[in-house]
Amino acid sequence: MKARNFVLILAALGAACTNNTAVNNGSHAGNANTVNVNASPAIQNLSVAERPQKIKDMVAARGEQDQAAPTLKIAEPAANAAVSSSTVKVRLNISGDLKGYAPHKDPETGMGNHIHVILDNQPYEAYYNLEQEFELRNVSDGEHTLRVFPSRPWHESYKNDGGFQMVKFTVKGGGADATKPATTNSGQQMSNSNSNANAAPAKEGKDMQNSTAGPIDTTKPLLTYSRPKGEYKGTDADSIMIDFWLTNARLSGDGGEYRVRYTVDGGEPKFIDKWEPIWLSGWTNGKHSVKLELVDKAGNLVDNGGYNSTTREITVAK
Ligand SMILES: [Cu+2]
Repeated sequence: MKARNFVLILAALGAACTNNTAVNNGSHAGNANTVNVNASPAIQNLSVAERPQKIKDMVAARGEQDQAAPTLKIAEPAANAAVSSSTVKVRLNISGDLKGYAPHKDPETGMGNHIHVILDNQPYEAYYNLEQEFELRNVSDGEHTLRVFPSRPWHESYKNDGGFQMVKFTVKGGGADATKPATTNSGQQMSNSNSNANAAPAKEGKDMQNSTAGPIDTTKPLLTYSRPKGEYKGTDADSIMIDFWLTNARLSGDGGEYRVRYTVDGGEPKFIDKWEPIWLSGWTNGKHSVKLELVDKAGNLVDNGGYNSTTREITVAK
C-alpha cells in the first residue's frame, strides 16, 4: 500500500509541475492557449473570504479618505447630446465630501484613485486624470449609455448618493471603423495607450467595442457590473472581489426587495444580499466566467434594457 501511495503522490506531483509550467508559458506568451482548463477541469471550490489584509492595510493608510462621499457630474457628453464624431469626449466634475479623495495615478505603482467609465454594457475603463478629458474612441453610430462612478485604487467603488451618474447620447455620422473593435484586445490596448502618459500629455482613452445602448429606463432598478475584470496574477488572485453599483434598488439585507445573484463558470448560483463587495477565494488558474444578475425575492431577473444580467470573462494566473 505504501509503495502504491508513493507512486500516486509522484504522479500527482508530476501533474502539478506540468500544469505550472503550462501556466507560466501561457502568461509569458500573452495568451492562455497552453492553459487547457477546459480539457481537464481543475476542481474549484470558491468560498467567501475576508477582505484581504493587503486591502485592510490600504484602507487604514488612507485614513478618513475611505469615508469620503465623492459626487460626480458628467459635464460632457451632455444628456441626450448628438455627437458627430466616433471619438466621444468625456469630461467629469468631482465634488462632494472628498476628505482628500482625488483621482490620480501614482507613476511608481501605477495605482491610485480613479473613476470607472462604462460605455453601454462594456467592461469599465479606468480614468485617472480628470484635468483632461477621457476619450471613448471608435464609438459606433447609434444611441449609447455612459455610466461613471468613483473607485478606490483596488477598484472598490464608492457607493454614496451622487457618486453614480449616467447619460444617454447619440453618435451620428461618426464613421467608426466597424472592423476595429473585433481585433481590439480589451484591457491591453488601454494600458499601452496610457503608458505614454508620462512622456507627453497623451489623453486617457480607449478603443471601444461595437455596442449600442440597451433600452434602459433610468428610473428603474439597475445593476452595474464593475468587478471582477481582466487578469489576476500572483497573490492578487488569492481573493478576487465582486463589486457592483446599484441604482433604484435596495437589497434584501439592506431593507429592500432585491438580491444580486452571482454565478461562476455556470455553476451553482449564490446570492449577495447587502450592497458591499465580497471576496472569493479558491480560484484555479485559467479563464473563468462571472455572471451578476439583479433578481427579485422570487429569483426572477429584473430586466432593464438587458443590463441587469452581465457576464464577464476573467483570467487567473497564480
Ligand atoms: Cu478600478
